[in-house]
Order: sequence, then structure tokens, then C-alpha cells
Amino acid sequence: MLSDPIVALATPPGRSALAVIRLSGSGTFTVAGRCLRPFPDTPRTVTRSRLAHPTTGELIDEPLVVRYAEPRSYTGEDVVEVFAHGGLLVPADAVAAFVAAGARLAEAGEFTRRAVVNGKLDLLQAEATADLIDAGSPAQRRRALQQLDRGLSHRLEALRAELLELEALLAYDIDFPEEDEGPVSAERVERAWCVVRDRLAQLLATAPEGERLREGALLVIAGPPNAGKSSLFNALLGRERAIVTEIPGTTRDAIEATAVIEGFPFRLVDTAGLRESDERVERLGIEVSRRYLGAADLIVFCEAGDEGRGTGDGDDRDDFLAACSAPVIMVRTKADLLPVPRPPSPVPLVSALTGEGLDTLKRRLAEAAFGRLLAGGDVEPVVTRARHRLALERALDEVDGFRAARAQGVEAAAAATHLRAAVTALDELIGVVTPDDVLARVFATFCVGK
Ligand SMILES: Nc1nc2c(ncn2[C@@H]2O[C@H](COP(=O)(O)OP(=O)(O)OP(=O)(O)O)[C@@H](O)[C@H]2O)c(=O)[nH]1
Ligand SMILES: [Mg+2]
Repeated sequence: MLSDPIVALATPPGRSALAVIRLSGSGTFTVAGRCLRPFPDTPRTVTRSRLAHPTTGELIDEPLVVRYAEPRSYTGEDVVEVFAHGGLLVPADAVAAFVAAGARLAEAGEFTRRAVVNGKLDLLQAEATADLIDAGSPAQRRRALQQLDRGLSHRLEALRAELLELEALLAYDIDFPEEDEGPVSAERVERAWCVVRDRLAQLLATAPEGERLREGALLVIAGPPNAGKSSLFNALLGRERAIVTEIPGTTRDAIEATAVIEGFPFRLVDTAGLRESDERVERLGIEVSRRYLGAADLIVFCEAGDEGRGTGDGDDRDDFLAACSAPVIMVRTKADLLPVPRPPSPVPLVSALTGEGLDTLKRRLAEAAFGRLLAGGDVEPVVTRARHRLALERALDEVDGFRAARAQGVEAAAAATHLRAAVTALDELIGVVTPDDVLARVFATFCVGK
């Protein structure tokens, strides 16, 4: 693994009070020292310095500088952090000066990658770092922090230890194959197996909501024309994003926007009203609606409350609902138009106009899309990426393979290879043994400077 000195701007370019430039690698102090006078002589102490180009000597800024000596740094290498003034020119000139002094521009995620390689972070923590930066809702932030705190890593390590114990139980069988009833009974192995299998399956069961938490739940608002879909969409977003008129067929194309509902991330989609139409553009719009409905995590089906069973044909609606694979929450819109006292309604009433029923609807949406996470609080670890899910599926397959092999009378040593394979899957997931291509895939999505 290369440890040559790298440099990057750790903050986004643009008008700002400060910009942070970071350097890491062996020889970093020498490189940085060519540009910074004075160069801090004590680690972890802020020093006021002058930053100049190493060859022209031109003054670029008067920044604050901190140096961290390896291994006590983010990357585990010698690191220098420079707090310069922000804007477009100063940070760019500062980076250019360090490059002229011998540093190389860092690749995306290269600092964190080095932290992983040097054992400062495991792979799950590295991913959590990226998740924390990308978090757009409180639930995402809390989840990322928990994973950064090794919540998921601890759980996986515990699972790994249990698999190794199960393997150790078998060792008796391997050592004393002739004995009918060895010191470890078959029931004991079976019990231990059940415990590990359950834990693996439980963790794997968090994947759908965990992945949804990272990406935002796709919530599609559907229903007949003029049902108040766009009005509800705007009300949930808290801004007038979609056009609303009294003309049925107003919304043609699907409109997508992100929203935080009850602290959870959602991708809201407003769609064209569903009806038979001879109009070409509208028909295309309805086709788009159907595609979104096919991909939805959750559907809100609107019917106007003031029009009896709704503006749509009841059979159409039932056909539509039968064809949806995602959970559907029915709502009656325009509740304010209903007579008071309200007629009894089996479905929740909402009014985009007065806000009535919106809080209840929001809670139901969060419950429907993230019920398991809500129930587990922030304590239970959750898997949030396809990478995690695939590794756990592999581990579970091997654990099942182990039991099947035992049932078929395969000798203990051979059956145990399944347990080994399951342990390897968990090791790769945590990042104990990480093949280069796994590292490359994980860090491909990082930003430069992280
Ligand atoms: N009183 C009242 N009127 C509403 C409410 N929500 C929507 N409307 C009215 O109903 C009409 C249709 O609203 P939209 O939100 O455009 O309905 P839509 O379902 O998006 O309609 P299409 O895009 O044509 O399918 C407009 O005149 C809105 O002002 C509500 O909560 N109360
Ligand atoms: Mg609309």
C-alpha cells in the first residue's frame, strides 16, 4: 500500500470563512514544511503560520496549522491540517503549493482508505463516515453515528465469536470420531447452531429498512385525477412544488422530491391521476405513474372525501390496489369539505388546505416504512448496504449448509468448513481481511478529502 504524501481540500470550494486542507503520508512534514513558516514543532498544537509557494515564495495566506504524528492521526500516518481562509483562490493556491512541494492530489476517499488499511477504522466505520456526511435526516445521522461507534461491528464480532465456538464444539467430534457419545452431545451443537442462525437471520431482516434508510423510502402518491394528490404532496413537503388546479389531469409527469418525515428520509413522488385517457401526453404520464408504483416502497392512495367513494371507478381502484406489491395507505382527502360532524370513515381523513390529519398521516408513513427501526430504537444494529446484506446472506447460507451436511452424516471436519466460510464472510464484511477490489468498491463513492 502506498503511503506517499497526499493533499486535498477537505471542505467544499466556494465562498466561506475557512477552508481546511489536509495532508497525509510519510514525508508529509517535510513537504508541508517547505510551504509553512513556522512549521509547528509540537504535535496537536495550533500554530499560526505563513503559507507561501515553495518555489516562487509568494505569500498565499496566514493559516492556522496542526500536525499529528503517526500513528495518532485520522489516517494513522503523519498528518497536517491547515485552516486557511475560504473562497475559491486561497484554498486552490494552497493545494497547488503543497503539490509543488511534493505532495500528490488525493483520490476520492483516499484518507479514509488509509485509515482502514492502518487499522484506525474498520470498513463498516469507513462506510459510516460517508453515511454521516451524506445524512439528510436525523434518523440517518443517528444510524451513521451508531455504526461509527462500532455498533454493527460489535454485533458482527459477537456473531463471529459464536461461530468459532460452534466450531470448537465440533473439535471434540473431530478428535474422538469413534466415540458414540462424545463429551459434546449432538443436541448441544444443535442448540448453539440455532442461536447463531437466529441472530444472523435477525440482523439480515433489518436490511430492507436499513437500505431504505440510506436511500430514502420511495413514497408514491396515487389516485384518480383531481383527488388532491399534488396538494397532499406539497403539504408533506412543506412547499409548493407541484402545480395544483381544479382541472382534472393537471399533473402529467411524475414529480420527485426528498422530504424528512418524522425524522426519516423519504423520496416523495407525485403522479398523474389514474384514468382511461385518449390524450397522448396524459397516457404517457399514467404509464410513468405505473412504473413508479411498481418500484414504490409505500403508496398513498388518495380519494376525495367529498365525493362518496371517490372520483375513480370503484372497480378500477380495486384492480389497481390488487396489482400493487408495496403496502398501500388509503386516505380521504379534502376533509375540510366534509360536513361537521364528520361521517364515520374507515380510512384516515386529511386536508391539505387546513392541515387536518397530516400529523397522523406522517406518523403512519414513518411507521409503515420504518416500523422495525422505530421499534428497535437506535440501539439495535442495522445493516444499511447491499454489501452488508450480501455478506450476511452468504454467511447464513454457509450456516445452513453446515447443518445440512451434519444431517447427511458428513464427518465433522468437512461440515466445519461451512462454519469457516461463514466466518470469512463476516471478516470481509467488518474489514478484517479486505481484498483490494472490496476496498476499491467501498471508496469509489467517497468525496475527495475524506
Ligand atoms: N378544499 C380543499 N380543496 C383541495 C384540497 N386538496 C386539493 N384541493 C383542491 O382540489 C383540486 C385538485 O387538487 P390537486 O392537488 O391538483 O389534485 P391532483 O390529484 O393532483 O389532480 P391531478 O394532478 O389533476 O390528477 C384543486 O382545486 C385543489 O385546490 C383540500 O384539502 N381541501
Ligand atoms: Mg396533480
